[in-house]
Amino acid sequence: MITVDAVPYPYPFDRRHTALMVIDMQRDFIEEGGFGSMLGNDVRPLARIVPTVAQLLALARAQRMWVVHTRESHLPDLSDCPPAKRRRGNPALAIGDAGPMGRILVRGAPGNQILPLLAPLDGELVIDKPGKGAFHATDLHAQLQARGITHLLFAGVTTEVCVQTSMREANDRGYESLIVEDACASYFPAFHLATLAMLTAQGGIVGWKAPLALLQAAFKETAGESA
Ligand code: TIU
Repeated sequence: MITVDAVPYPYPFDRRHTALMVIDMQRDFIEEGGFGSMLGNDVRPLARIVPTVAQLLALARAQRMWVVHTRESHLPDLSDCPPAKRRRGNPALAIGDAGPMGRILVRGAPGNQILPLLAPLDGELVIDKPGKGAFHATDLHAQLQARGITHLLFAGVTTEVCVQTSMREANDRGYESLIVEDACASYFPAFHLATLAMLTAQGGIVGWKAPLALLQAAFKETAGESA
């Protein structure tokens, strides 16, 4: 067992039953000139976490934890996109329209790809999800169950939208989740902080939080004990 010195109290997990969930690290949300920046968002807080997510991925791979990547995406015919989602915000450019990096949030479009630095490796799961949550209208729960996964580590963007929704969905399905706080980001730094606080308040009502350094330290300590 590995124990992280997390908030609100220590988080124990067995790496064989733990998956790293990397949520929506796709070009359109993070790169300058993508859909996110075109909407007027400051993408710099998102771009800033890329090296941390890369380190977290390296740790998970070195520790042989299963890695799951998600993309927020829709079928080319948009049959999996509720009209309400497409209308929301009354946008000049909607989901499915031609954006700066191809059709917006459509599978296969250049902007829908995961950043090359964080690209999935063979054997890792990639979930294309039409919702904000990773469990909605996907086979994620069945895939995790088939692997005996009970614990989830969350990273990605944005903290208060797709990461939080996915962590709440996981909580209701019985998973024990920890959000890696410096491997997540929001276009709104205040929302990032508020989300971390609300997920872990009330004795960890949704789960735990810890920075990457404390996760790395937990693995080092365990390695030291068994040496
Ligand atoms: N991945 C994700 O969070 N999708 C969003 O649309 N997030 C926003 O913050 N807009």
